[in-house]
Amino acid sequence: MEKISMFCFQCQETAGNKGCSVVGVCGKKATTSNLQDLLIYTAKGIAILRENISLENRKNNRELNSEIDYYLTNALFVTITNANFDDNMIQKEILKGLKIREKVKNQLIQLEIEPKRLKSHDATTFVAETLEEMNKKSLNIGVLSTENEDIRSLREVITYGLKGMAAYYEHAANLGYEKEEIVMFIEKALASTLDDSIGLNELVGLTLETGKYGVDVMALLDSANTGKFGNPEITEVNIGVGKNPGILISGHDLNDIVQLLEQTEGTGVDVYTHSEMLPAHYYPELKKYKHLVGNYGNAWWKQKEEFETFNGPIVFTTNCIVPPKAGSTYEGKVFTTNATGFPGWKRIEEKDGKKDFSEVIELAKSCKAPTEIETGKIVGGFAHNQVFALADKVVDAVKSGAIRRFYVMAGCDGRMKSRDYYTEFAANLPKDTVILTAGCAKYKYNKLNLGDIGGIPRVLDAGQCNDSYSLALIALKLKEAFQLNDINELPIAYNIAWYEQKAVIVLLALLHLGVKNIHLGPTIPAFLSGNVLNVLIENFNIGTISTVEEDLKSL
Ligand code: SF4
Ligand code: SF3
Repeated sequence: MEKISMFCFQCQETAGNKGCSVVGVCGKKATTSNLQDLLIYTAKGIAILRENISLENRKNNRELNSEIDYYLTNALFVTITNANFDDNMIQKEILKGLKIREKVKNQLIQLEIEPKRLKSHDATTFVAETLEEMNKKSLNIGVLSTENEDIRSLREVITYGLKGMAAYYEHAANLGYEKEEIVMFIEKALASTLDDSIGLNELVGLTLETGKYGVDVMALLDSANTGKFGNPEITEVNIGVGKNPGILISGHDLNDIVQLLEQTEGTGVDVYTHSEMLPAHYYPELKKYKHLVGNYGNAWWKQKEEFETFNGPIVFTTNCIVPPKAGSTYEGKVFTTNATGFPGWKRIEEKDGKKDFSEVIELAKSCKAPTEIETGKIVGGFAHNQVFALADKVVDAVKSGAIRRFYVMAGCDGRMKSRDYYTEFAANLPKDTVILTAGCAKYKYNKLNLGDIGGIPRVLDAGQCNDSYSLALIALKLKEAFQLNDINELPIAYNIAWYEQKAVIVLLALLHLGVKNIHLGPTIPAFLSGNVLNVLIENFNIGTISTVEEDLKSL
């Protein structure tokens, strides 16, 4: 048997659909994986202490409160698949966590509060200053340290859901939208995953509650994005290139792209979106910039080829990073910010609430314009407000039978060949059906030219993965329009592709909203034990995919 030097099974591409135990399929090294485990453990230790501090006491100490909120959400975000590969950065985060932990302890002393749940827990006391100590420490605290398979499974489902929640929370907070109740839930749930007195039933309850806060965090991010940039509107996005040098911006953070657009205006440098940044084009306050010229390339996993031909610098605001091939031409041109990191790549840090992109802009000026890899346009911007504006048209189309069924195909894309299923499935759907999408899953079919039904495109893209929230609102609106009692009576089928942990929070949120019969693919998560999967099947009739022909019939 191979020696286990790490253990991670949090994403869909995990080795053998069991677990990465030597090196990550994503390229994550064992040291990085182990440090990430320790970072999560540190965050859980802080949560055990901080869950005792009331909302009122938090409000009385705003500065410290935001520092800790930011720390906790960012620590979780750092460990999301394909966000951060930089051991140095992760080590620093752990050390920072140990200091934050002391601050929380002092706060508890000052307020004369005794931690209620776990009076003393190793996560609240351990110290590891050097890399060696950290490596040693991380050996006993990872996923496999929970022996019972079902408890382990639920603890991990919750932890992954919280990672997704934390990522969305951070984006909202970056735009000035916060909701302390969400962070308080994150702490309660994190602390619960180290609490051995919490059994299976309680953990199932907590998993479903995570979904409730998943809805809340997506609603918060939706208010942040629409509050700052207006409601997404139907927009045609150019997928070709212009003549100026360009900067390619990837990830999900709209607060970064707006600052980049402001700073590049009038410099002769164009801005292109990549992967999950595509929906930036749909927002009035972002699309108004003439030098936001298009979207370059496809979903995250094609970046090794597409970055080579982009020619200009690339900025990662969040996941998904793919480690570059040795000798790639773009290596000296990539910048990371927020929770992302890669050894040797340059960082852009925030100072006084602002980011300075001048180094990226100067570099862009010395680069050639992007090489054209495709031409044409794609259309998107069908978030809730825009779809509500078309509601009458949509309802009429359903009543007249012009639209027979909707397929929610939101989620993530990935590199596995088995995902060709989604392209084929979309291409073979009957012409009187409409796909509702969000997230990078859309790249599997958004360039197929599937046509329209009386002016309504057959692929309606609501935006990023978090905009799955829009799809849920649309479903609720349709339920109201058709005066149904149950969201599951609608002519909507759910065929969702997952990859990383944001998809976990989206899934839990849909379950919380009462959506049943979700088909989750291309594989069932390795972190669901047989019994936990059965609970999901019994209560929500969750299934997976089979062949395109069979699923076209059954869905
Ligand atoms: Fe493996 Fe996915 Fe974990 Fe990477 S994130 S180590 S691919 S399970
Ligand atoms: Fe994609 Fe990484 Fe999940 Fe936001 S960019 S959906 S995989």
